Amino acid sequence: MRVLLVSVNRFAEPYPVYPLGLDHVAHAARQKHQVRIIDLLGHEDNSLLTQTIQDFAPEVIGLSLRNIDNTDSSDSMEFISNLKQVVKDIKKCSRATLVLGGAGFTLFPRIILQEVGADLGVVGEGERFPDLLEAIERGADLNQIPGVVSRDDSKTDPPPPFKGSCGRIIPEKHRAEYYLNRGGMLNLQTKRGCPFKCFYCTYPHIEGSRIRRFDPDEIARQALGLQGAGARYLFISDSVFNSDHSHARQVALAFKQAGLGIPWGAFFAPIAPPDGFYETLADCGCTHVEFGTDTLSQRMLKSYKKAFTVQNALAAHRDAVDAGLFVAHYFMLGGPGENKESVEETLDAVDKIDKSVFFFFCGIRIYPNTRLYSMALEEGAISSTDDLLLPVFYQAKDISPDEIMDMVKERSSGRANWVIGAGGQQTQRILKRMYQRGRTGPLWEMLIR
Ligand code: B12
Repeated sequence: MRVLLVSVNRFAEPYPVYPLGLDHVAHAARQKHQVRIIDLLGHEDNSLLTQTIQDFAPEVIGLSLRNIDNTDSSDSMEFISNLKQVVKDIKKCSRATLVLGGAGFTLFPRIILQEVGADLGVVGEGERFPDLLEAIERGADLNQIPGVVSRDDSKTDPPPPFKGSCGRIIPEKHRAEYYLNRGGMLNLQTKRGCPFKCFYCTYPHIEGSRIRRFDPDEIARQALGLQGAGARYLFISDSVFNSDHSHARQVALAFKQAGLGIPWGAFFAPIAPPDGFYETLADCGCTHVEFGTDTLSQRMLKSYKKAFTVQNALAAHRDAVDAGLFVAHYFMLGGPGENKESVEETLDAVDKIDKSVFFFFCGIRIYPNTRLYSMALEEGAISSTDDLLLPVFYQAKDISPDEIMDMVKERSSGRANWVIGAGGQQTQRILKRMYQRGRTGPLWEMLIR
């Protein structure tokens, strides 16, 4: 069959993120089908899409929905209207079967299918897409395929995790170019699944909670391939890179052994690392460590069900900084139990942390299939009929988001390494200019003091 895969994401903050997932789906589908991919990032209208449909006449069109919104309560944006318009424009020129997939889609499958009027969806990992294509070709019962949803069926849970390997994914040159000219970053995965139980988080629902590790040598070959394709920086897009320290270390060593020459970074949990962990990573080319710290109040860490203590977080920070790595901490204030004292406690601790950038977000987005969802329901903050597609942020009872942000702003007293949200329009303009001048990577290290 002729299959067109489309990345519908047009959001480029904090920087343009290469649509890696779609390459995985294409890799799986290419064994038996003719596949083309287009990426709408950087295109203001859908003319590339409609032109490609006219030339290629696809029988199935797969749309990848990564982002539903920007999850920033201080400057909220939604992206479902963009998807709606894409579907509308496709329907004007094609009768292809429309299939949705992607991390964003997986969070609200039925609601999104209904909202935008697509035919089918694949919840969770897209490596099952070929099973769906085969069933469409044979006219078989589509509802029998794990993870496939249609507008009128009620099953929405992701299927059991896919067990295959990640395959060798090298982006097509003309599609990679957009990203290479704007920061030079490409991405790869070293494992799937998140074993942590943070009470607000969607990752275990999207990827499963059991870790599935890819072979370090295979990943290193993949990394070399991306370097060969022109990447000047690699972001490891695992939910949490150090959820298995031993595997993370093996991956880093495999990069070094393979002769990878470009810097790389990842998300980390500030859990207690084994001795020498961050030194090894630095020695193998890692440059950026992004800690999902959330809070430095011990009581709030407990409330969020984080897997570390304040002491662990400070020790992980020290180890990473001593290893010569650039370190950022992401905070998510305003969850259940937050009050003036716990915010003070976090800010006191932040004040004592050196050589880092701090990103402060306030209010936690409520997603279905999380413990925060059940809590918000019990507290009457949401009702079971709210679809939550437009973001709803949990509000702490004892302190308002404005009060929290005022406290952060007052304490930061203009320090450039204390950033509210993702930094707003001004940060985006500066980043854009830097990328135009050929700078590479996430660049938040320039704010470190
Ligand atoms: C890594 C990551 C980042 C990194 C990306 C770095 C990089 N250079 O790659 C950074 C920090 C930059 C980032 C930023 C943002 N992110 Co982010 N990110 C992730 C994360 C952890 C992994 C994404 C990933 O690459 N996965 C690996 C690839 C291989 O998987 P995949 O793309 O999901 O594709 C698979 C399936 O989804 C499916 N699939 C994909 N497309 C299709 C299409 C079809 C047709 C089919 C059948 C299947 C299918 O098959 C693929 C293979 O199995 C996810 C959470 C998660 N665990 O998924 C959040 C996530 C995608 N991000 C999210 C958000 C909101 C954002 C931001 C908007 C803001 C923010 N607060 O961080 C920005 C937007 C960036 C942008 N410009 O688009 C949300 C999106 C949901 C929502 N509310 O909109 C997620 C789901 C986290 C969450 N809150 O639940 N992110």
